[in-house]
Amino acid sequence: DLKGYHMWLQYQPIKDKQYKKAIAPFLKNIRSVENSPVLSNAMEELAMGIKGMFNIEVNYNLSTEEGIVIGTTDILEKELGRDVKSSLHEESKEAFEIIKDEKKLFIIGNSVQGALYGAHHFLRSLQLKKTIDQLEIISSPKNDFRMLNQWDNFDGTVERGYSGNSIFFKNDQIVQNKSRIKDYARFLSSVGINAISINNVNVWEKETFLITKKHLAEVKKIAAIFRGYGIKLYLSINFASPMAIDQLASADPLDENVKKWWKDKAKEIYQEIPDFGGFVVKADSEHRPGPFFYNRNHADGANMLAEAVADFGGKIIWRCFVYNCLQDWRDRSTDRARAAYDHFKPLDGDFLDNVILQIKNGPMDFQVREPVSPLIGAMQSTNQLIEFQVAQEYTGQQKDLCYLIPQWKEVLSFDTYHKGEGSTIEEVVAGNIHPYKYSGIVAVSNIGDDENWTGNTLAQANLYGYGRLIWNPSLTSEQIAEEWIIQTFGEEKIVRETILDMLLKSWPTYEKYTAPLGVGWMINPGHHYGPNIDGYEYAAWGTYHFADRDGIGVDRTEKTGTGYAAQYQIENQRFFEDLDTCPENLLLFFHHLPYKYTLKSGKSIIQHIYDTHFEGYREVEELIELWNKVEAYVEETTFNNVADRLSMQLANAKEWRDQINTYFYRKSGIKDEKGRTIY
Ligand code: GCW
Repeated sequence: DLKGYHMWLQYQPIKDKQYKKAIAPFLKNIRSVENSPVLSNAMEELAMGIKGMFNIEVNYNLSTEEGIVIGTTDILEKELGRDVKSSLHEESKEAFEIIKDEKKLFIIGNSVQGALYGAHHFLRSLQLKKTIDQLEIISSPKNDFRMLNQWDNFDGTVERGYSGNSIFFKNDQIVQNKSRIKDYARFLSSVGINAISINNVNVWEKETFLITKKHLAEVKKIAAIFRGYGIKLYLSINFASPMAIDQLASADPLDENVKKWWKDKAKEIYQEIPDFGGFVVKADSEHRPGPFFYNRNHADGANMLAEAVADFGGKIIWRCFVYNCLQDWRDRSTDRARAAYDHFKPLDGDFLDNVILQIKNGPMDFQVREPVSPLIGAMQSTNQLIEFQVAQEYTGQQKDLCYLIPQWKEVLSFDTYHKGEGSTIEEVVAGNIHPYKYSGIVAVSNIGDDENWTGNTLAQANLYGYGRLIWNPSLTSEQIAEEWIIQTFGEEKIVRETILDMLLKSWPTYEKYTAPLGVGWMINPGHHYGPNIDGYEYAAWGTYHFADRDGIGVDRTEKTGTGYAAQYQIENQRFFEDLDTCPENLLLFFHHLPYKYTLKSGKSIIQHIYDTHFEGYREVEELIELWNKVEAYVEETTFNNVADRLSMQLANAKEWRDQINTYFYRKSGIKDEKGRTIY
């Protein structure tokens, strides 16, 4: 039994006798009213959970009176003559309902997937010890697309992976033993994920061949595993595949031979996998090939692929992470933050309706703090997905603790004003502001083949929370964290309270000892862990902070800067441009200011930098003190896993504190008011 392996599906024995007594009668028999692989998996999960929590071996006895009945609205109605449809038929295809009568519990889905989500909801409720009366519910996902991207390479490495190697690929092969893939599918379906791409968006030479005969038979097996859990399989593709695979002379999206090549390719894939999701495409980005090479635009590129998969119901998920990564610091007018909007906004309306643009949550790249990308919601007639990063590339790499749900909630609650007040990102990506045919949320996964899946066991909370949040964005960060803690560690009060406290403090703490006031990027170039204040300042990636002896920050105003702020609706433009209203945690993202500039706290920027860096370090010491409080209640391997990582975090925070403080003291020549040690 690997430690931490079961994530939040621990199904630990429930000790409360009264609770057991009240629920047990319903748990002895399970019956499904129809056959389907998804429902079989739901039954298997129910049996596993009930056995773990109640030590009851369920019967699959069809004649019995008491028990759980699971199935879809249509069939249940026919079989049982029950009007179960009335409450669900308005809801999404994936919605579910749980109804109880005296002796039976009905878990009903608008589809088999819905029923599976219902089964998971039911098991979660039992782990959380909800009473029988609290079990009744109707639940419908807010977002239709609830996706994960793996950045897994064929050799088994994972780009920006902090949890070991790939569970999909090893030594340039698809893994033979797929048991971890099945468990991963279980975890994902338990929080409502319904789509996945399994290979890195950077599609290198060998991965290019995933869509060929050489590998499709194995890909098909993976698709079947995920299908059984309601998850659609996508692959990332190399835009230059026709050249790489079949030596075509070009990959020009308007070339007839190229179009035909992709049509044939789509046919071949769909013959193997009839419900294949489609392609994820990173084109003209960080040296990957794309339509620009042929003087075509991104609508030309995406539409060519979209036509190829359209007859099969396929989609093209086209990434907007397109920017010039070879910039010159002397050129103050080029601003990487502007890039996605500048490239894509003019193409609104040009994309076919099975293309969906995938846009990172911020305009740069998953920093600890960024404003919301102005492109999201700015295209009325083009399907959009927002992209989050569950992997902690810039937020501590699963060594440092950083619970990200509060960050995502902040993004979702941002008002774009695209259709007046209330046009929040949450509503935009749910498809409620513009009439998108497809929309929703996607994120880079944080798992690998470490026995606890996520390197740091506490990082499991981010994967869990991602799924829960995008199903129901009205859940609070606290609710999600509490659910996760109880399912993972049990319900002991001190454990609940302590870990909750740690999770909720972790993002602000990480922000304090790293990049101040929204400036970002003071990280080591390349691997992105630890401080290197000028690392990116002297690289061409276009992520400057422009610190000199007088001040710091990037002027992105319309009036005197790069004009980035004008990519927002006027309400937000004004808000960011005006020093009085610009949120201070983004101050240096939008403005270049002197070190002596006074913040609302009354502190100068330089004093704020010193103070937050001393505080950040101190708060990591507190995280360690908190974790030590739960030692007696947490299984040893897990306790040590987190304790080890917290000590790495402390060393990291110290390094950040001292390097940042020294750097800015030297630049500015202004002393710390409190006279603390600055090296
Ligand atoms: O965040 C950056 C990463 C790259 C990544 C790229 C992207 C997959 O540093 O490793 O490449 O973004 O999102 O495409």
